[in-house]
Amino acid sequence: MTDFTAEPLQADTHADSNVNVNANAAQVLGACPHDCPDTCALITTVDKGRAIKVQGNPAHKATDGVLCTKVSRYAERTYHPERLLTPLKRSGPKGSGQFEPVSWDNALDDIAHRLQAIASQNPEAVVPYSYAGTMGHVQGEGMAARFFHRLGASLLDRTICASAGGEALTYTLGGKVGMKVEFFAESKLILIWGSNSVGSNLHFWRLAQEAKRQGAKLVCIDPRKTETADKCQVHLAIRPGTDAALALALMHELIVNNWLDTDYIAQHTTGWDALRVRALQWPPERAAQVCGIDVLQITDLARDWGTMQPTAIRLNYGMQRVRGGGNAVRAIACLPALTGAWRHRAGGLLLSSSGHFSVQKAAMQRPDLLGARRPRTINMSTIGDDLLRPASQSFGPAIQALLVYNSNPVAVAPESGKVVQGFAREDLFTVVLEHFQTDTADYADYILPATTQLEHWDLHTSYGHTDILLNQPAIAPVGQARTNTDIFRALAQRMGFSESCFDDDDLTLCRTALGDAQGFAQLLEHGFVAVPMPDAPFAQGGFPTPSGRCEFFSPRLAAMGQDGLPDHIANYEVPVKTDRFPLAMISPPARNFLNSSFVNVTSLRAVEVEPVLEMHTDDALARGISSGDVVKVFNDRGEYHCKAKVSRRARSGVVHGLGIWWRKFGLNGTNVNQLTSQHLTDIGRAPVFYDCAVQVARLG
Ligand SMILES: Nc1nc2c(c(=O)[nH]1)N[C@H]1C(S)=C(S)[C@@H](COP(=O)(O)OP(=O)(O)OC[C@H]3O[C@@H](n4cnc5c(=O)[nH]c(N)nc54)[C@H](O)[C@@H]3O)O[C@H]1N2
Ligand SMILES: Nc1nc2c(c(=O)[nH]1)N[C@H]1C(S)=C(S)[C@@H](COP(=O)(O)OP(=O)(O)OC[C@H]3O[C@@H](n4cnc5c(=O)[nH]c(N)nc54)[C@H](O)[C@@H]3O)O[C@H]1N2
Ligand code: SF4
Ligand SMILES: [Mo]
Repeated sequence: MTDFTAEPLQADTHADSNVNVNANAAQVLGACPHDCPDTCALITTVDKGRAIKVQGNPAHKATDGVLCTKVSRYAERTYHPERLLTPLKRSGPKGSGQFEPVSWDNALDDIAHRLQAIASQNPEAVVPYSYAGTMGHVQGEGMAARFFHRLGASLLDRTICASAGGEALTYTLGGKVGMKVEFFAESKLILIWGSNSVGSNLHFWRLAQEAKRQGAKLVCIDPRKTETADKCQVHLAIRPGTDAALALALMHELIVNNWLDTDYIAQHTTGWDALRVRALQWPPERAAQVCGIDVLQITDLARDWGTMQPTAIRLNYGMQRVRGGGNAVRAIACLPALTGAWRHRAGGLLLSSSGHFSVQKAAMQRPDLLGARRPRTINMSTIGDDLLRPASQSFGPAIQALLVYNSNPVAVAPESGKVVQGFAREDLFTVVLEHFQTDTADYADYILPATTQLEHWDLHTSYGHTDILLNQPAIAPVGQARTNTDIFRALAQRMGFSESCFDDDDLTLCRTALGDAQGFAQLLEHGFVAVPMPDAPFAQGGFPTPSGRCEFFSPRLAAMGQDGLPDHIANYEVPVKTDRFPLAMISPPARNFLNSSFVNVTSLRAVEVEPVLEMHTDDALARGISSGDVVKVFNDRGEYHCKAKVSRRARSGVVHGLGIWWRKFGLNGTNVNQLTSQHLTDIGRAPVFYDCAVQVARLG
């Protein structure tokens, strides 16, 4: 059922990109699978069945022939000496990481048997856990969702990253829609808001630089002085979780200085009178206090936003990982309509472009297989608490089986102390589909080796541009690895699921996801195809909201008992100097990792070196800490040890724990998520990774 017979290949080290390429070497078109807005088009060079080089496709405009450092090392990751090559069965205590190889048949038979036993009592005791290890529609929720729907397993609310901002944008603009990314190159003013574009949105950054060369002003709004902030003319280092206060003060200035596009507001927005009253409560002096910046920084930015055109905002998810993240996104998303920025193709806002695609989700995931059953939904962001919850009327059955794929929850989910305690439950049956023995895999009963992007078919959309990409397999599966789809097909067969949808091969699934035969032929030939969209999507309004307008006031939110207007909502854990935990910790991505992926790739780890905590010199001095000292970072949830780095990138009162390191690389076997909480955002039920109060002390 896979597209290759699994032909064991010996795994070894790095495919050197300077090796001589055989004249017969083939080039295979693909797509980067990672959770990154850029969704690059790949070309993999294959020589004698071996991938020797992974490059950016120069024919794809958004990729422009360039890949980030991480993915140019994709061959090194694929042939990594620690790649999982056979199914493994636990042979020691949970978490010990001791496993022994087993055959696929034995593993699958036993897994199906165990799942059947649990499901015969109550299928909702089985929970899928997955996120965006691959963003592909096929190896993501394609066959897997069919399997879990047919079983009647619990549903998973996939909130770990973007649901606060995504839903907030939908309440305001009507969907995850926005500017066409290429036109940022023509903007005169770009606010890079909650985004370290140099590190995590490289191809947008190239466009911003192009704009800068044409004379544009770049403004970075980020508590951390990032690599991106270094290269912008202006940097507003606001306190974490204060973005809505800043946005409301900008509105205040637009109002009092009459920098509004009253025509655009009258024709294409709703709720202006009410928003006006709200914004007038936010003079710059008030916001400056809340944000911890100068009044002049706010009034200058308001003048630029109010008097220049075209003006654009590249918003990213970094700023919505706090209690009021949804409201903050709503406040910011109002700004382009107030000045009519949307009238220009180089004006407006982009948070995510994923709403511009129409993937055939129902045909792929087959929710109809549920029949009349309506299983409960587990929020992936509270998996720590939920794994520890006993059966109850309101919760339903205790979780008895967890199938993890495309995710590493033990490292990435908040409040790891509880997550680990849950995964360590002796009575929990855990199966992990993985490339590597991650922190999560350490707790599995079975680890099943999965294929990488070089070894399978997939279809990709993007959240940073509007092209669809096809990924063709370049090499045979390494070792005995099997595709996620194939693993779920094999389990379905053993569970006696006889519906014909479980026979679909991966190429069929790619076609189904696209639902357009002509487009598919184009994809097979070129690797990518553009989704048609107007250059300036909201120049004449036409927002995909119920009212067709940009909804400053959201009747839908109001109907749910929420504030219909955006407001500043203070963090759960506002650091107050007298508190036991006076420092705010944020933990944004490291440039050379992708969430917790690539942490084990030697050449990339060599660049990141080790887990560090960036601190402002005042905060370090006050604690007798110097760069290189081993520190303990702690709060009531736990303790994390790492090296301190006194850094000009930190503002006082805020510390940074970069990257999602694997716990097993941590000095005391933990990472930053030992400290983060399971609180959820105002909108979208998302985690609040960057709303986290800590204290730091030097270790002897
Ligand atoms: N290299 C690399 N690229 C990545 C990732 C990665 O791990 N590594 N992760 C990918 C994923 S999963 C995602 S979701 C995307 C986007 O992921 P994001 O989380 O948006 O990542 P960044 O673009 O790094 O932007 C986060 C920035 O927001 C800042 N920030 C933190 N708190 C606040 C706040 O309260 N307000 C404001 N204004 N800024 C704040 C941080 O300091 C950081 O510089 O990136 C993707 N790209
Ligand atoms: N403290 C803190 N925590 C965070 C964040 C933060 O900024 N700070 N960011 C959050 C965000 S934005 C996100 S999106 C999440 C990310 O969390 P995850 O989605 O869990 O992302 P990764 O950590 O990259 O783990 C993905 C795993 O999937 C595996 N994988 C990749 N492709 C395949 C495949 O085809 N098949 C199978 N079976 N496995 C595959 C990879 O080997 C990898 O181990 O983390 C969140 N956690
Ligand atoms: S991680 Fe992002 S920038 Fe890097 S290759 Fe993939 S899509 Fe491109
Ligand atoms: Mo994410």
